[in-house]
Amino acid sequence: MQMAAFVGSAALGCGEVRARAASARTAPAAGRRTSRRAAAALSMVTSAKPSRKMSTETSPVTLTRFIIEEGMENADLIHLKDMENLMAAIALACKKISSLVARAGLSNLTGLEEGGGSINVQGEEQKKLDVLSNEVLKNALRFSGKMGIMASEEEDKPVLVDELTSGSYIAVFDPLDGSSNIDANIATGTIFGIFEDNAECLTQDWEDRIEERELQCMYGTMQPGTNLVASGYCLYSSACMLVLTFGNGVHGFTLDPTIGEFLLTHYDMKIPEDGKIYSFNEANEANWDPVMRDMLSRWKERGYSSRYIGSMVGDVHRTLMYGGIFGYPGDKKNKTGKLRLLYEAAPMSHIIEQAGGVSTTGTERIMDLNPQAVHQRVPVILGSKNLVNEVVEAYKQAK
Ligand code: AFP
Repeated sequence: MQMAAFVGSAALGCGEVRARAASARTAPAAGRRTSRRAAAALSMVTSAKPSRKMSTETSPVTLTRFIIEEGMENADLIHLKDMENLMAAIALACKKISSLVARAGLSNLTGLEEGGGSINVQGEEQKKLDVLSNEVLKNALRFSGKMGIMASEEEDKPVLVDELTSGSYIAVFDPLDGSSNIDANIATGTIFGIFEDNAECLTQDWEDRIEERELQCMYGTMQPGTNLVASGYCLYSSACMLVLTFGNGVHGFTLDPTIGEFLLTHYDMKIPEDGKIYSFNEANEANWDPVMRDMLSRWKERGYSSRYIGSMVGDVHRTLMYGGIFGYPGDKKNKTGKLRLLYEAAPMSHIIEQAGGVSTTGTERIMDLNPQAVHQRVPVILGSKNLVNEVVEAYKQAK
C-alpha cells in the first residue's frame, strides 16, 4: 500500500504534491481516501529531502562530511580545508581518550602518575591519565601534518613539531580537564583551540639558534582568543560529545559507539539568553570581591539552582545546553582565579560567544586578552547573555 502511494505521488511534480496535501489539510469535506493519499504525498515531500544538517540512520552526517560541506558553503572560511585533517586527528584522540577514561578502573589507569611524584609546571600532581591523554593528543596532532607548535597545559613550554610532519597551525589544549574527578567516574573533558601560523617562528632561518627559535615560537602561542580559527571541547560523560566552532556557529557531534564515528546531533547550538542555574565553587565565596558576593546573594534571592561538577567541560556544556552562568572568579588568595587563559578560558569563550553568550573576567572580554605568559590564569565568568551582562554592569557600577 505504502509503495503504491510512493509511486503514485512520485509521478507528481513537487508543487502539485504540496498543493494536493495542502488542500487535504484545509478541506474537511474531502473523502477519507483522498486525505490519506495526500498525507502520504506530504510525508514524501518531507522525507524525500532529509535535512543535510542532521544525522539520520540512513544518512549520517559525520564530522568529516560536515567539514567538507561547510567548506563548500563558506568559501570565505579558507582554513576549513585544513580543518578536515586537523579535526580528524582531534576526533581520533578524543575517541582514544574516551575509551581510556571509560576503562581506567579496569586497566589500572586511575590514580597519580609515578605514585604521586609527577608534578606539572603549575605545581599540580599529574594523574596517570593526564600524562597519557597528553601523549595521545600530541601524537594525533603531530601526524595530522598541519601542526607547527603545540602548547599543552601539561607541558612546561610549547613544543615544536619536527619538520618531517610539520604544518603551520598552533594548537593549545588541556588534554584532560577535570582529571581530579576521574577516579569517581565523574565527567571530564578535553579543551582545545587552534591558531593560524606564526610566520616569524616558522619561516625564519634559525640555523643553530634553537633557543631563540623556541622563544619566538613560544610567543607564537601567545595570541588573543580573537585570533582563534577553531575551538572545541570533547566531553567524556554518559555520552562522548565533541562540540566545535570554526567561527561560524557551534555544532555538536555525539560519538556513536556502534560505528565509532562522531555524528552531527546538535546543529547550530544557541545558549538561552537567560537561565536559572549558577555554577561556581561557592566554598570560595568568603574570598570573593563584594561584587561577586552580591551577585551570588541576588541569584539565591531569585531562587536559582546551584550546580557545580568541578569539571569545566561538564559545567560549561550544561550551561550551554540549559542556560545559566558559570564562573571561577579571582579571590583574595588567587587574584586571577584558577582557570588558564590559553587552554581553558579562551577556547571556551570562543564557543560561548559563537553560541550567542557572553564571556568576561568581570571587567574585560576574555577573547580580547593578550596573554602575557603561556600558563597565565584569568578570572572567568561566562554563560547566558543577560546573566553575564548583569555581572559586567555590576562591576561597572562598583568602579
Ligand atoms: P582538575 O583538572 O585538577 O580536576 O581541575 C579542574 C579545573 O581546572 C576545571 O575543570 C574546574 O572548573 C576547576 O578546576 C575546578 O576547581 P575547584 O576544584 O577549585 O572548584
